[in-house]
Amino acid sequence: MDCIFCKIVNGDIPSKKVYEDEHVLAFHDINPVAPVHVLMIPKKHIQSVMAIEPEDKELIGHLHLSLQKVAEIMEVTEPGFRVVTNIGQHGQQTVFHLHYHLIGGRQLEWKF
Ligand code: IU
Repeated sequence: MDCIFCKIVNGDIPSKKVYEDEHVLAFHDINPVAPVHVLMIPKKHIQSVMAIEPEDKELIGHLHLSLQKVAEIMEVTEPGFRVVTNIGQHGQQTVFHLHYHLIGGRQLEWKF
């Protein structure tokens, strides 16, 4: 499959890993928008939130629990951080493999 994040999962493309287990991988974004910018992905190829199936319920729960671990590893639990997932064209999704941006390390704003 021609998916850049699947290639990262398979080790065909290198990444700076933050956390990994059997089902999920977290790695530093190559174009960080803040001092902490980590991408959290399921190893299973799922296109976006809209492609999550009922059978993925456990995996998605696990992904969120793993986000907590990554926040602790990156030391952003206090004073906080942001988790974002973009979906489709208007969401400006550019990589069509489900990923959550974990962004922090500075005061964030909320402007559109
Ligand atoms: P988006 O939500 O689909 O727009 O986010 C994709 C992110 O993946 C974006 O922040 C890129 O900088 C990041 N990224 C990456 O970390 N490594 C890559 O090889 C590619 C994109 I392509």
